[in-house]
Amino acid sequence: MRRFALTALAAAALTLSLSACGGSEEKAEAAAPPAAELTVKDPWVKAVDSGMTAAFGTLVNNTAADVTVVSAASPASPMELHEMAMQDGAMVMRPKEGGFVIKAGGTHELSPGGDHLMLMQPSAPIKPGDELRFTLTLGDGGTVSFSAVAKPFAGAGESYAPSTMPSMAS
Ligand SMILES: [Cu+2]
Repeated sequence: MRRFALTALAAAALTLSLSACGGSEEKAEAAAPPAAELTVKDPWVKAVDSGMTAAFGTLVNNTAADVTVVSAASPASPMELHEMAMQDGAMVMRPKEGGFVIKAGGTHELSPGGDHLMLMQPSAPIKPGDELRFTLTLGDGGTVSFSAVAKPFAGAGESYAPSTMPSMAS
């Protein structure tokens, strides 16, 4: 009888340690998802007949550490990471030193009048409805690929005046 009780206790202890182990595994998975370190929400591209244009969206950091986007690439055009800055009393866009840093568990907006992915010289007209492929390279050497659909957009022209930002509903 006494031996049985001890065995039952040992079995209970084993069950406890097993479930504790399972719990920590789940936690480790949540902290470091295998593929989606960074995701891009609602990506889109400003349609243009010729000349430079830009891609926008929300960069979402799914990890517990800061993530840096160091470069962007697309078959459609050579690309740069751009920011808006005040220079000689006017807002201008320029390459973003050090890339885009997305805080741990945070988001980073790419929007007209703000940071954006610049298509420096599209090789062909980008028409509304066209789907473009992009690849972002991260600070740790990883890459994130996504596609974005082009749509007509009156703002985000060469002046990049934030006040011309129209409604996104279309
Ligand atoms: Cu730009």
